[in-house]
Amino acid sequence: MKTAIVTDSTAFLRESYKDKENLFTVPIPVILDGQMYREDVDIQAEEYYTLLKQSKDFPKTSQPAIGEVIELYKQIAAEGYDAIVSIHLSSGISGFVNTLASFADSIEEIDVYPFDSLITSGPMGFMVETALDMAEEHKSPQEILQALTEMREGVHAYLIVDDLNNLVRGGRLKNGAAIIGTLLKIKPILRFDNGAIVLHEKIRSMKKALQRSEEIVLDHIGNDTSGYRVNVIHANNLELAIQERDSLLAKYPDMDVDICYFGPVIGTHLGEKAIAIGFSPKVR
Ligand code: MYR
Repeated sequence: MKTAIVTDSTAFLRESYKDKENLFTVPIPVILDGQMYREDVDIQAEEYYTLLKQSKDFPKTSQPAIGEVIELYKQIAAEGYDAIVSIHLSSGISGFVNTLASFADSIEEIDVYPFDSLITSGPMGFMVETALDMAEEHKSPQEILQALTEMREGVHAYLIVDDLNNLVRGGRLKNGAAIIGTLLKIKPILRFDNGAIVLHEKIRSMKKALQRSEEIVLDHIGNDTSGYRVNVIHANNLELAIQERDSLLAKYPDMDVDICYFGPVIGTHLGEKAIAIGFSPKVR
């Protein structure tokens, strides 16, 4: 059984996984001042955050062109794969995975299994890495999907943005238009709830919100951290991410904790300086 793993450019993978032969990545477009860039193909995070500072218009993202995804699936079939597990950003923040699900059955050349990660970035990257390990061991798509489903049930992320307007204007904060007025002067903690971003707790400053997020995460994980991978994720805010990682390691030196960054697509919706802590269960 030869299974290909397809994901999108919002997945954050560790270096050792980026060149795996069974991995295929669909770039998601960002639109900045009328110009379209494919994430990680035409633009990388560093350049994006520089351009963002100079841009006149509010940036936007869009779903990838479906014709290109169909072409990719067909190319994978032609390379001799038997199946595709296609792992994508949460349906609560993008319609992409539902679009894939709506045509997957019509691809005659190969069996395609779209998987809604209900998350993105580092935690989704960990799902992709697990799927790649299992594909290398010739596990069936059903076994891979079962492991992914277990991971999805235990994944959580808490995030703090510097400016809520990005999320509200992009329509990615649940009830955003209704609650924005009450939140403007504070740095609320947001969380993923069944794949959508919701308000979790109202806090006054970024520093306090991050301390509180750490507390929430540690309460979830408990004293034995060995069953989890933790991601500290930042939008061009490396210094704060390092501080947060070090704070976690000072409490739990054996914790499996990585720093990741939000690329152009997520950066568009969270804005620069956002920071998040996510954690995922290790299922194997
Ligand atoms: C699209 O336009 O449909 C594609 C991209 C949508 C990305 C939406 C991102 C929302 C913010 C996610 C925060 C992640 C925190 C772990």
